[in-house]
Amino acid sequence: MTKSALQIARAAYQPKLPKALATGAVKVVEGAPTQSVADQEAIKALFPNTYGMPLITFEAGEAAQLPAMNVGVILSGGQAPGGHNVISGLFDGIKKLNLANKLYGFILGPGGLVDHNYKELTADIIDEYRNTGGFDIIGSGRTKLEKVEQFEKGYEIIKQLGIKALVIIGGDDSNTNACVLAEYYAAKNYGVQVIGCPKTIDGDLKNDMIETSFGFDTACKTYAEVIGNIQRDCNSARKYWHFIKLMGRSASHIALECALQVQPNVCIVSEEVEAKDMSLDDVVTYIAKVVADRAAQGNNFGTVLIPEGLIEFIPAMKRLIAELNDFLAANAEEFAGVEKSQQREYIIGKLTPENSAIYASLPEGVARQLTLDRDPHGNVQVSLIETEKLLSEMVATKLAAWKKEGKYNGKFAAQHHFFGYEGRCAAPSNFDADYCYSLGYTASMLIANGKTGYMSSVRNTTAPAAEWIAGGVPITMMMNMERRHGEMKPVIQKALVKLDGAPFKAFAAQRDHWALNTDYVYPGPIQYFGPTEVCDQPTKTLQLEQAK
Ligand code: FBP
Repeated sequence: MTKSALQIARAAYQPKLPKALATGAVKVVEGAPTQSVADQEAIKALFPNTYGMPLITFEAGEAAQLPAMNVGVILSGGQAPGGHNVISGLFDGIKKLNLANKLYGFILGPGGLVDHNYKELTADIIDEYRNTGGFDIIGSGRTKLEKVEQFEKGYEIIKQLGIKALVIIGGDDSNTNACVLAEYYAAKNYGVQVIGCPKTIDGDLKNDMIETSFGFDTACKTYAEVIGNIQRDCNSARKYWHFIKLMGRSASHIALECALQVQPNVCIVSEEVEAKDMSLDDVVTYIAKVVADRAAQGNNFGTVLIPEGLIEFIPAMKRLIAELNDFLAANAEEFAGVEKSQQREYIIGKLTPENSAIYASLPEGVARQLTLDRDPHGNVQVSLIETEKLLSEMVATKLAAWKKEGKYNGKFAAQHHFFGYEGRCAAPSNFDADYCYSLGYTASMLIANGKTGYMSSVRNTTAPAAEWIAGGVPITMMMNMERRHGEMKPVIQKALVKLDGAPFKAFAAQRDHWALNTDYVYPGPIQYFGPTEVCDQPTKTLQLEQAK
C-alpha cells in the first residue's frame, strides 16, 4: 500500500493515555448504583441482569498477568475518525494483560457476527492502521442486532473462537443493541461480556458521563477548515452567498460547532426552529433579512450553515411529510397513473388545505423529491432533499418580491455545498487519536474486570490527556422508553442541541453581530505536529460545556 508522507510520520504517533491506564492493569473503584434517565421501572423490568450497576472509575493498579482471553470487535454504522485507534487501544490493552490474548474483528459491521465473517487482527495488521481515518480495517455496516436468532447465531461463532467479550463501536442505536445483547447473554449465562464504545460524528451520543462521541472533533474541524476557506474566497470575490449543508442526521451539533469555529453570517439550528414552531417561510425570511441588511451595507456575499436534519424539525413540514406518506401509501397505484407533468397539481388537490398550501409553495425539485424515493418503510428520504438549494431558491424568490416593493436593492447569487462524507474518514485529530485509543484501552480493562453492559467512558476531556478519567457507565443508565415503529422500546436517549446549553447560548449571543459584520474566522487544516495550543484543542462545544 503506497503511503503519503503524513501517513508514514503519523503511524509513529503514540496516543496519550489517562494516567490510570498507563501502568497496564487498573484498580476498579465502584460508585453508587445507577438508575436509568427515565422510565426506571420499565427499563429495570427489561434488563434485570444489567440494570442498576454502579458507575466505574479506574485508578492506576499493579501490572498483572491475567489468564488468556479472546475478544471480538465490531464497527457499526457511519464511519467516524478514530475507529482504528479504538481498535488499536483495545489490542494494546489486551496484549498488555497477556500476550496470548487474541483480537478478532467481525467484517462489515454487526452482520459479520451473524454471518460468521471475521478475521484475526494481528500486530502487523493493527500497525498498518494506527492513527489512520476510516473503518476499512474490518469495514462497517448498519445491520441491526436485535433478534434472538441473530444473538444465537453470534453466540455460535463466539463459542467457536473462545471469545470472552465483544466490543461494539457504534452510535446510540448500536449501543442500545449492545445493551440488549449484554442482557441476553447474561440472562442465558453464556459467560459472554458486551462492551460499547461511543461513536458518531453527529455528536448526539453524549450525557453527563459520556462527554462526547468520538469523531465529532475531527469531522467538525475538517468541515470548519473548508468553510473557513470558502469564507475567505467569499470575502475576496464579494459576489456569492454560499449555502452550506452539514451532516448530522438529526441533531445540529455539527452545524453549531462549525458556526462557533468559523463565525458565519447565518447558522440555522434545527432544535431552535422546532422550539419556536418556525415555518419554512420563517426560516427563509430570517435568511433573506440578513441578506438584505448586508446588501444595504454594500455586502452582497455571505455564508449560511444548514444542518442536514432541518426539514424534519420544521413542524409544518413534518406534518406535510406525514400526510404525504399516508396518502401515497394508500393511493400508490392511482398516483403512478398520473402524468408526470400533472403530479404536482394532483397532489395539491388531494392534501388538506394547510399542507396543500405548503406543498404548492415548494420549488419544483423539492416537491417532486417528496413524492419519490421512499425508503423500505414508505418514508420520504429527507436526507436526499437538497435543503441548501431549497432555502437559497426560496430566499431568491423572497428577495425578488422585496425588490419590487423597494425593500431590497442588492445582487443575490448563490453557491451550494454539502459537507459530510469529506469529514467522516479524515485522519483523527490528536484529540480523537488520544480519546479513541483511551476508549479502546478502557474497554480492555472493563473486560479484564468481568464487566458487561457497560460503555467505555473517558471524562475530563478538556484537561490534558494524563488527567482524563477512565471508567465505565452502565448502558441502562442512558436509557428511556420511546415509541419506535409503533411500539414502546428501550433506547438510549439521543442528545439534541440544548437551547439552554452553553454552546447554543454562546452562539445566540453573537449571531446578530456575525450576521451583519464580516467577522469570519479561518481555522485552517487540522495540525498533527506542532504547539499544543494548535494541535490539541478540543471542540468549542466541549470547552463551553465544561467551562467552570
Ligand atoms: P451514525 O449515526 O451511524 O454515526 O452515522 C451518522 C451519519 O454520518 C449521519 O451524519 C448521516 O446522516 C448518515 O450517517 C449517512 O448515512 P450513510 O453513511 O448510510 O450514507
